[in-house]
Amino acid sequence: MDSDARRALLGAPDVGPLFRELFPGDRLIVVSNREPYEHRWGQDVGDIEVRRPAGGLTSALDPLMRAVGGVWVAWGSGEADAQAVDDNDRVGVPPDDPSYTLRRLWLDQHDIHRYYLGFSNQFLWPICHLRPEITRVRARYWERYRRVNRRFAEAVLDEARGADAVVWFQDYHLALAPQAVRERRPDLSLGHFWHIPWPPLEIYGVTPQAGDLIRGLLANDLMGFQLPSHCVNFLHCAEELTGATVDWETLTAELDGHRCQVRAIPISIDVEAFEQAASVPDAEEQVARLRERYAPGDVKLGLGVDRMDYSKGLPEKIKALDFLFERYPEFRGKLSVVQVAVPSRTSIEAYDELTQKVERMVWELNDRFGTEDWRPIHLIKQALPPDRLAILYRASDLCLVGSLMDGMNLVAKEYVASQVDGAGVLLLSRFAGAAGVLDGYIEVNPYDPEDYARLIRDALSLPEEERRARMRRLRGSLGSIYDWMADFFRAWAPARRGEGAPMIETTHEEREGAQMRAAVDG
Ligand code: GDG
Repeated sequence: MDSDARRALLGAPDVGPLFRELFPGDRLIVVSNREPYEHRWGQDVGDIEVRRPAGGLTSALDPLMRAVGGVWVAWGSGEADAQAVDDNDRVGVPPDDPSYTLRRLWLDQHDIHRYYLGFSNQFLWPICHLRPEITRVRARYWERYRRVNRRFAEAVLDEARGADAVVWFQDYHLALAPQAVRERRPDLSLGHFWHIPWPPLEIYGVTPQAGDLIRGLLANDLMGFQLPSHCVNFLHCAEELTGATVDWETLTAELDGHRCQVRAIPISIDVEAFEQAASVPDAEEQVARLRERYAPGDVKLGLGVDRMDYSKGLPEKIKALDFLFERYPEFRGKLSVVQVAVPSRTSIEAYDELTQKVERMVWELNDRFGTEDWRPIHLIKQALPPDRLAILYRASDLCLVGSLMDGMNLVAKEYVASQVDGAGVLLLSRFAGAAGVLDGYIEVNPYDPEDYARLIRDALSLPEEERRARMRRLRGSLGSIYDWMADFFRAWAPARRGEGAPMIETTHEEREGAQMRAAVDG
């Protein structure tokens, strides 16, 4: 049995029956930009192979779909995708034993350039990561974003025809689709999870289409964010920019007679899958080989795993390492850092510049401090297979997560889940959402490289007992992706049953945020 099939049997069945219980008779339609399976041309002419695109979200939702069935609507991005579908652009997946339908829609070059690389990734991504100065505003990006969102909505309406359905949208590529669906099918229940931060009004307010995007999202019955602060920011923007009526006690926003519940539901990972991958029968030999290669003898192994993205704080991390080796020369030859940084969104200038900058900084640092037998930083720009990644997490003495801004950061959680020996240390930026939910990490401020360096030094010097105690706390605070799904469904179901906005238990932070808002309003 492959690990996905095992996962489908382990975690998802609990969520499968829960979904059936909460949404009896409803079809589940998941909508995301990225698809869970891609068809590509194989070695031999005419051969088609199936690939699972790397990505935490698609691999996490796949077991749910396998357990529940239903339809997943996504962009068909694989080169042989069009050959694999039927006349209605549908294909059963997983390919060996289909249990749900993948409904593909097609993007042409203009769509990819303007909707995906343009509005989604050169406007929404930077604005939500508090970087308004690098946004690129173009009317044609917005126009195409609207058009592609309408096409996603049409595919959803098609799949929901004649059925009761609940539609679960994922992320910032699809802010307008919920409203387009709601206008035609007010009876459907719509939920949305926003994976990245929602910025404060002062920053979001620069968006030329600020009100339109929020109106698109308020068509949902449930709008989920990673953190209470994102909920507060969103509601504040909704109140100011659309005139929605916000109830700060229940965290709901009402616009044109429709009420949207807003909730912080922090995402997690498939903990068991990482534990298992880090504990395969020959794991210890694999760990030993990795350590021999990157950190032989008494050298400590540090690890970073980030998409090559300016929100992840890579130059800041390298600068901190520079300070470490400069200020504390006793660590020269005693720490090697493997930094996995797979290039992404490469046709966007800011990403290309970042890649060059990171390569240059790593080269300079290695040149300055490295010796014949010791390289301070190993930069790996190729994606590692998931099983290999779990072994690398297990092998590392410390993990450096230094995001400048991050919705959650799954890497921090994957490291903790894979630390089955229980002695590694997590250095985590206070600006990653994970810092709001995990316990036992060492908090770093990536904007302060000297202090960052001092904290790396301290982490390297922690006695084993304290490292183990911290890792126990970290592992104790780690929820599973299935809890996340269950929490989302439980928050969503009352709206589906027509009970209006449920009075939910708000967390301490949510209450604090609401009070803060009330205080601001006097
Ligand atoms: C967005 C939000 C939020 C990376 N390199 C390899 C590899 N990865 C995988 C990691 C992890 C994923 O990519 C990265 O997830 P993050 O959460 O760190 O960051 P984003 O991609 O920015 O994700 C983020 C997330 O959505 C979920 O809501 O946490 O805040 O920005 O899973 O393992 N995987 C493999 N090889 C690699 O080389 N196999």
